[in-house]
Amino acid sequence: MSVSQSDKPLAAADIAAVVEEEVNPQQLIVDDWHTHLLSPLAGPTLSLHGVDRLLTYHYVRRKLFAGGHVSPQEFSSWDIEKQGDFTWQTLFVDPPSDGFDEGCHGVTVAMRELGLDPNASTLKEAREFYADTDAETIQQRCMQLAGVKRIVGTQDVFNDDERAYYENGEWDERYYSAFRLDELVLHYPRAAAKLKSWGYKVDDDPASADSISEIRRFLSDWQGKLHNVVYGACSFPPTCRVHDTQTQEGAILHHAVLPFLAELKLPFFMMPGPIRQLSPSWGDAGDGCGMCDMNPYQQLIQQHPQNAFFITPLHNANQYDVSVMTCHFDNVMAVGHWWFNFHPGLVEADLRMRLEMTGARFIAFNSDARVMENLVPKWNRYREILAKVLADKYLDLHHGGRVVTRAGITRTLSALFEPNRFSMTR
Ligand code: FIX
Ligand code: ZN
Repeated sequence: MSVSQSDKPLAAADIAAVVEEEVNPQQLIVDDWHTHLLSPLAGPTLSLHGVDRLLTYHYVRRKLFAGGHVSPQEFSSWDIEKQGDFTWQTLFVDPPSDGFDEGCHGVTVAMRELGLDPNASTLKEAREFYADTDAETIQQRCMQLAGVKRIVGTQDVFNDDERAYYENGEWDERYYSAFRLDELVLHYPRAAAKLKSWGYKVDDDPASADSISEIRRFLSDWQGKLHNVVYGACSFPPTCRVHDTQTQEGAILHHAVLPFLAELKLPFFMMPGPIRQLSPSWGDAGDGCGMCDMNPYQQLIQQHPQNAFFITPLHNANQYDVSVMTCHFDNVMAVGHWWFNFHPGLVEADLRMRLEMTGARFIAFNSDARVMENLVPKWNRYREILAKVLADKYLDLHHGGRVVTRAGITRTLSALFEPNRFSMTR
């Protein structure tokens, strides 16, 4: 399209169609800024795909346990195909009620988009498709359907299985690393034991001069080993006092993590709200969510003006506080709508609030995918909501007397997915 055409004022009646075209996954190709994915090069235990993985994703599994359909102990004693069959039969073939939740909806949308029957009575056809299609083809197809060109993973080097791959594995160039620091920041005694066994001379006090310099040496060593680290990240339970250097987490952040990230001009991604292992026998489906006092985060951000922060609260009631915070500090941006926020009604309301309060000063979405196919329904859903909300907002601008153009719409869309908007990381 020529520049003059894309600068042409749009009539009110054309705005929605133009927004929809520009939001389309073939047109707007984005980076997925937080996932738990690794490419097939990492092998089938670290890189998940397939109908059984999709059906046992924890958003879906949680429904089986919460509905009392099977005990977590019995379920985990089965092989993955039996788990897939049971889930398909219980929640899709013969469900107690239709699956309106995003977990179940995601399974059927992924199947539909891959050409599989979301109303099949068994998984036979789906299994045949996967038996005949290699992991790389599935990955390419999912990325294309989702409109995703690069993927940021979650690299926890304290996890022994993952670390072995990071030490020796071959990386897919489309994958970037998030240096995940929950274990170091939240479980220092456990992390310190590992650090010592790897030759770092930390002691029991994370704030001692030796510990600080050795933690920084560890961070720097692994920043060099991981593939293209784009930020450091940590989730925080609701009661965390991240700003308080008298606490372990506060001390590690203040003395080691934040200075290290500032030096490398890398943002720190904060994820306040998870209550880990609320139902321990449910595995990763058993994590809960709590509302946070945002004051500690506000103080941390204020205390470290040289650091850039991303923040994504898990409790939906904290979305508003986070948006307000991003109006006051230029070193923080809200990101995405993750996990217990990822319900279309909530996403739509949060997106409207963010646009109205901050303009485009947030990173619109990340999928948090764990299984390759999760990319498809999650991005598909987000694009639907984005097209609807953005069309309304542009119509509103039009009614307010502003000229609306295709070029303006594409400019806003690229801003919404551009993470490098901090002056301190340039
Ligand atoms: O902490 C996280 O990065 C969370 O996304 C995960 O812990 C969680 O299990 C998840 O996959 C949510 O979508
Ligand atoms: Zn995540």
